[in-house]
Amino acid sequence: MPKALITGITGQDGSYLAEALLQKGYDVVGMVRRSSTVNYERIAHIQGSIEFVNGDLLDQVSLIDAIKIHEPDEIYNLAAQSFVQTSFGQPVLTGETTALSVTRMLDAIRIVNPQIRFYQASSSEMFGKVAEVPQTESTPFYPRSPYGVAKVYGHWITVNYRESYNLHASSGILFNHESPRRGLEFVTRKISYGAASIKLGLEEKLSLGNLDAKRDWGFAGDYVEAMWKMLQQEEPDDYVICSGMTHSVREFCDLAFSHLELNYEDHVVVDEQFFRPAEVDLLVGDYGKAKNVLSWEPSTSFKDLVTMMVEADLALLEGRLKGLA
Ligand code: NAP
Ligand code: F7E
Repeated sequence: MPKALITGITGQDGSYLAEALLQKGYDVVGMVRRSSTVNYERIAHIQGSIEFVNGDLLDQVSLIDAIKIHEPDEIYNLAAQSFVQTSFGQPVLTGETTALSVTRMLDAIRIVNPQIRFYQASSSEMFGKVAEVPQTESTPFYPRSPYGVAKVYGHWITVNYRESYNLHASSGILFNHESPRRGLEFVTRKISYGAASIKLGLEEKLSLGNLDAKRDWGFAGDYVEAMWKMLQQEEPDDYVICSGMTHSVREFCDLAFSHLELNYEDHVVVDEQFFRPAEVDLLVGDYGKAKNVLSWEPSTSFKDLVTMMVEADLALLEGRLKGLA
């Protein structure tokens, strides 16, 4: 059985990837960092099938030990400080975690077993102030946040170790992908959760920032399949993974509230605190290379994604209310 080590297994993508790899017959090892409370909510349903190893991206020895002890065939590096807004307030932590830690992991692989196949979670935030539309693997980077800058470093060090040490290291340039397991601070989940709360009379208003920002949103469950496919190729490479469609935050609000027979204009208020010092106005990718080489295509439409998230949050909140009754 192949064995995969996933960093960031407690996060959104880690949970979907672990599910997918277990279904493919993998032994899955999840790296978790110490915290004062256990935060396995997203993987509670598969917890018994996963082996856990303690480690932190900030600690080189813990990465080396995790690889030595568990001897994975593949490593998926999904852990990061992943929230753009936080990266403005904590730029150095973001740089340590999201940028330099990629080198720590690559060095751990190089030292312990350079045959291990490596996946790096790169991001469409690297395109930032976009140089062309749509964005492809050859579009120049122009990041607009400390997070985006850190991801550019992570991306290039992956390319560099591939070229310098012949590692099977691939980088997935993933555009925004969402799900009912998305963190509550990201705009899609904030909207689906907020709209469901308003529908149930728990809240009246939802405060948001820039409603005109446009993103290429897809479903996380579709995107983790592309990560796996990259590591099954004979040659490592970089791939854009996206839906190829773009929608504004306003459109997301409109669909989410309409699904609950509400008008977003009656509830959404714009609050300056959610604006960013520098914004990424428009992202839309071209997944042509992934389609040709990996035979990968997204299978969830924007409308289906919004509906899935709103329905899930409605059910979640209704369940909580029943529990209280
Ligand atoms: P997420 O839900 O925020 O999960 C982040 C994960 O990283 C969590 O498991 C977190 O652990 C872990 N982590 C953070 N700091 C760590 C550290 N110092 N040591 C070890 N683990 C640490 O992120 P996601 O949405 O699943 O995204 C997965 C990856 O893809 C990230 O690298 C993100 O930057 C990248 N990405 C995401 C998107 C997207 O739209 N979702 C798009 C492009 C790229 P705790 O649970 O302990 O906090
Ligand atoms: O913001 C606008 C905000 O925080 C999307 C991460 O997974 O995807 C994600 O980064 C847009 C931005 O995601 C609010 O200004 C308006 O233009 O959901 P987000 P993000 O910054 O695109 C990329 C690909 C990653 O790699 C990252 O890890 O929505 N927006 N009002 C808001 N955003 C938030 N969070 N909250 C608001 O109230």
